[in-house]
Amino acid sequence: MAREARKVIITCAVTGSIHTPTMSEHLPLTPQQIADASVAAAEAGAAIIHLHARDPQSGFPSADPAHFEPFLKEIKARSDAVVNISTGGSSVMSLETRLAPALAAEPEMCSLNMGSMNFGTFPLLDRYSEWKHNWEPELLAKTRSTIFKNSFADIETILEELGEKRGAHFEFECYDIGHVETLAYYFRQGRIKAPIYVQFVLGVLGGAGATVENLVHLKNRADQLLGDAYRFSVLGAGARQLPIATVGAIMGGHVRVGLEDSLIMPDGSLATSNADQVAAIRTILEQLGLAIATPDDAREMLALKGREAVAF
Ligand code: KMH
Ligand code: ZN
Repeated sequence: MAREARKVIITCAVTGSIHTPTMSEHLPLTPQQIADASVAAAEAGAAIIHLHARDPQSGFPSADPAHFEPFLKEIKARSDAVVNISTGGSSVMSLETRLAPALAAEPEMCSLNMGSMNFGTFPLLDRYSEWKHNWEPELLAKTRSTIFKNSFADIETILEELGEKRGAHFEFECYDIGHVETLAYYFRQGRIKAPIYVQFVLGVLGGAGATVENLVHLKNRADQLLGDAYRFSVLGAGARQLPIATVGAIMGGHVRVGLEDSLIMPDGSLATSNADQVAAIRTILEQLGLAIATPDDAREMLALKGREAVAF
């Protein structure tokens, strides 16, 4: 009899705030595009959809709850995927702006970035000579001088307002080793409880690079500090998205893909959809003898509050 395969959660982050319309015509921007991309990603095997919004006219990253509402409702109507709303927004937004959509929607999950850092997307400026919108090069250039602020006070506000008061479970985004230490501090304080879901984010300029050695180091430290109270997922920004996610899965983790973090497929061609990236990692996982977690599997593994307990 065949053994029972370990279930791997695929998260798909469908649009984010890093990439801009010039970089890919496949980046979802309008509420309809974001809803369609999310539903297709879920049908391809994503259990969790990590969401940001865009201004529908310009594609500029938005945290306006009015830009989230239409696609949140549509995703819920058309799929049972777990909705995870970003509290990171974009590194140039204030905390108040960043939190507005999650406070309004009270989703099952939210991201929580575990430290302040440089978050440089300005190297992307060198890859394009013409832009669809003036805001694109301006926003990228700004990341040379801005800081993605996630102070201890900010982290505590998010734990209280979204976790303690609204029952959200967190995707704790850890870009470097100090972020794991901070997470463990709040675990020791009793502010964070098992099952802790850590997203190791590799390859952002300002954080740890997308190498196997960095991932092993992060996981070893998390093992020491969090023991069996945590589960981890891995995302690689840019070209290393699929290889580093694959390594994460082999190491016992879950995976995140999507156009938020990488616009391309492993051969370097532009991904024509989020679902293509989900299908690509799904094929690899299945070839490795791993099973794909359904949304309800993810709800059980992460002890989520359930899709009826949201405010959209
Ligand atoms: N795009 C990731 C590298 C968030 O939304 O809170 C970072 C991210 C942050 O997903
Ligand atoms: Zn995000």
